[in-house]
Amino acid sequence: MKYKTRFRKITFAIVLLAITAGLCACGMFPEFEADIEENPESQTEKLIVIGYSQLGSESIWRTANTASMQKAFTKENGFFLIMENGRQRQENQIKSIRSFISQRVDYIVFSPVTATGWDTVLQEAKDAGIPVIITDRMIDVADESLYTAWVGTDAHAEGKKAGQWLEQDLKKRGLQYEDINIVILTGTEGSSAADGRSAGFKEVAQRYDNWHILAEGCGDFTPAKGKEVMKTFLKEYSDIDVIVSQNDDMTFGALEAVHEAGLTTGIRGDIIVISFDATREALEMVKEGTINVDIECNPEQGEAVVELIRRLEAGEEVEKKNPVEEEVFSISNVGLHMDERTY
Ligand code: GZL
Repeated sequence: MKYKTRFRKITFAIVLLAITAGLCACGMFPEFEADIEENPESQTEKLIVIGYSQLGSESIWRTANTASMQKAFTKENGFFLIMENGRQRQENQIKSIRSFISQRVDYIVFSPVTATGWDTVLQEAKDAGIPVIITDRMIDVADESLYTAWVGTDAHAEGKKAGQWLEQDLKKRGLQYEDINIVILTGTEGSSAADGRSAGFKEVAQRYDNWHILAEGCGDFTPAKGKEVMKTFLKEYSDIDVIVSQNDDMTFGALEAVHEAGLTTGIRGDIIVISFDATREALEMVKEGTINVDIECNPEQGEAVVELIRRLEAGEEVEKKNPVEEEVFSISNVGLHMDERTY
């Protein structure tokens, strides 16, 4: 009895299949066939899947950097973007990278919140055969083969530009032999952006015995912490001549603290202000003279990363290190660049 039932079931299935195939062939399910006809290559054209770990959303600059990546990694450009926010914590970014590995993405792209601590997870990505592209900040790994390429900003060069600008400005004002008291608001601890800018600035500062770095304090690239640290500096030192603030967001907080202390800043002020990022809001302040100079840090990196991936997909060799273009803005040239600034 059981055998007969099974036989009947198989026969029914075969007949049903034959009818369906026949109906398809004579166009009984046009919507299905239409899918194939309209997008014949849709069955073959594969989107490149990108697992992207952005370090956080701590600043105006970061928002622009994220937007640049989202604008580049679109379906129209042939990409499927999986983006995760690390909320400024390395463990979140490591979790995201591990999840991208288990999802077998085609590329992992990430902006590292700090420079060290990536060797193990990048070895896992390498073992899984997934290329890693680093954006924005740099990492410090024992084995550079753990990442395929880097597209980002040269923090050390930015710091050096800040020192060289101060050299020139003091000379222009005839102050090059005066005692110059400097405080530094540093960015996220252990980040290549903060460490690079500090090292680059100090490379110039060490040439001058009359330049005194009174204090350095971590403002973590945010306005609130920038203000908090600047307030402690103003309580401790009555004769600050220069503020070196490693991003515009911290500068905005620091300016509030300085003005609340009854002091002024800028080209006609009590304190010289050197800032980094060159966001539109800060460039407006350069134009009106309350910030003396802004060292550009270019967040528009998405297109360059897409270009790299296209070349990798074509089997081409790519440069390991790909720094983006960056300028220095002071009252003498800021007017020429205001309109093009979108962030
Ligand atoms: C620099 C970038 C820094 C910016 C800050 O490349 O990592 O992080 O200077 C941002 O505004 O928070």
